[in-house]
Formats: sequence, C-alpha cells, structure tokens
Amino acid sequence: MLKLYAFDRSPFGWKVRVVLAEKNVPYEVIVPENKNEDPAFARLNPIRKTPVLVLQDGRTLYESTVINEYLEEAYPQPAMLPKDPFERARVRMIEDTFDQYVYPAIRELVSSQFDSQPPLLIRRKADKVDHRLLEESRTKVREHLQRLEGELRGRTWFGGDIFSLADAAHVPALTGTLRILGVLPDPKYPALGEWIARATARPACRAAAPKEPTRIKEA
Ligand SMILES: N[C@@H](CCC(=O)N[C@@H](CS)C(=O)NCC(=O)O)C(=O)O
Repeated sequence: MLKLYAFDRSPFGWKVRVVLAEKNVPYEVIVPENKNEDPAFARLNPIRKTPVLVLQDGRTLYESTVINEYLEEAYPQPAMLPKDPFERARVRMIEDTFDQYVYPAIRELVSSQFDSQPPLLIRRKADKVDHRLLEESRTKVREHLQRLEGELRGRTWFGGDIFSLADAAHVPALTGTLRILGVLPDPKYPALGEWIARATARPACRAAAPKEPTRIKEA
C-alpha cells in the first residue's frame, strides 16, 4: 500500500489526500515525528517537508504538485486534468498560483493576528496584531479570491466539467482556513460560494478533511 507522510491540517498534505480519495487509491497516513532531526525522514525528503509519498516498492516522491501529477499518471481514472492542452495548462497554472501566492498570503493573514497552538489559532489582543501585515495580506487574499471567482464564471469546477488537480489544491484553503477565518463565504464571490458547497458535498473531500480541524480561540 502507498504511504503518505503528512500532517492532519497541513494544506499540502490535505491536497494530496483529496486526489488519493478522488481516485479511490488506498493509502496509509504516517504523521512524522521529529522530522527536522530524524535522519530517516531526511532520507525520504532531504528538504524535510511534508507531504512525502512512499510507493509500494519504497521509492519516494515529495512536493505536493509533483505527487499529484504522479497520481494522475499512475491512476488515470477519474481524470483530474482536462484533455485539451490549453485547459491542462490552465488547470496547472491555477494550482501553481495557489502554492506560490495564495497560500503565502493566507499564511500572512493568519500569522499577523493569531498565535498557533495546533489545533488552535489563538487570537492576539489588538496591540499585538501586526496591522500592516494584516491589511496587506487581506488585500492580497481578496485579489486572489476575485481572480478565482473569475476562473469559475461559467464553469462548475476550476477544471471546467471535471473536478481537477486545481480544485483539489484549493480545497484546504477554500473549504478550510478561509471559512474558519470567516473570509468565506462572502456574497462578493457567489461562484466561490457555490464551489465550496459542491466541494464539501463530495465524498472524497469529506474523506480527505482533517480529523481534528483548526479552531479559533479568542484571547
Ligand atoms: N512546496 C511544498 C511545500 C510543503 C510544505 O510547506 N509543507 C509544510 C506542511 S504543509 C511543512 O512541511 N512545513 C514544515 C516545515 O517547513 O518545516 C509542497 O508543495 O509539498
């Protein structure tokens, strides 16, 4: 059986779990301990980040996008990339912008106003909030949501008719963190609201969700 080294609430492991569940691939989850010190974990991923996928023959893959591309090729059904070359590139572009830009903006939105004590986010008192970072990150997140809203106009999923690798990549933020923060749903983004309702109803998305979701604790 495949082994997935991942943390319950981490967005990159979560996005891989969505693809594994969509493709109905059996796997075992391993939560690494002391991953920064453990030489055995460094042999799995010298960058020491999760997720890591260990294949049945012991070979390993890391980087969530690469893992999901591997899963798409190794387990082609159901397809999570469209057939048309432009549409495939479009899906990859939307996925990549999550990893490179949306996730870092959300991380700043969180770190500017909360202390992290997993699974809790402890809201800081106003004088301990980094208001400049909060405003900057809020603006960035809104710009990304506006762009994603545009990508969904006239489409069921970011992949058009198919629930794609880009959809899987956005499940953690759109159905998780941004809902927990109260940023979504927002009537300004109706297509994203409908996407969230559809995504959260999917059995694979439910199966992939964290066992112990993040909660906010007011200071
Ligand atoms: N680009 C990597 C990012 C992976 C990543 O940042 N993983 C987080 C957990 S979601 C992690 O391992 N953080 C711990 C650390 O940086 O030491 C991917 O897509 O897999």
